[in-house]
Amino acid sequence: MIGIATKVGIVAGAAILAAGGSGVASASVAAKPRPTKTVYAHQGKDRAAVTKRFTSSGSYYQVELAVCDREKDGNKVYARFVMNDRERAYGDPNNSKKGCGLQTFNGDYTVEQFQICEDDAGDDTCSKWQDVD
Ligand SMILES: [Ca+2]
Ligand SMILES: [Ca+2]
Repeated sequence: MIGIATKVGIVAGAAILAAGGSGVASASVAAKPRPTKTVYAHQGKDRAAVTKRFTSSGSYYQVELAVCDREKDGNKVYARFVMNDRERAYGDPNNSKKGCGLQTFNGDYTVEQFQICEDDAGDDTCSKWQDVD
């Protein structure tokens, strides 16, 4: 079940990235690209990110959670996101292969803070909690 859900997340994320790229390229002739804001947390090269997207009028409409395993060290990574006061954890489904685990939420979501962790020997190594304002 988790596998299917994360697979869908990756496909959706790729579509969003493609759309964002074309939006930037056509900015001079089309509507202004929607502003985004991304906050990162790092554990070594492994990275988690929270991207907030806004409508052109400034309304907040989508949050994307990304978990990126960027080290071929055999250790799985996961990130904890405290969103709307509830903690959620997500991983990178294909581990260190290209692409990140992506989850998107449309609507009124607020990420308070997050951290990325590496499932290494002993206690997992985690980044500091990163605030998202
Ligand atoms: Ca790692
Ligand atoms: Ca990956």
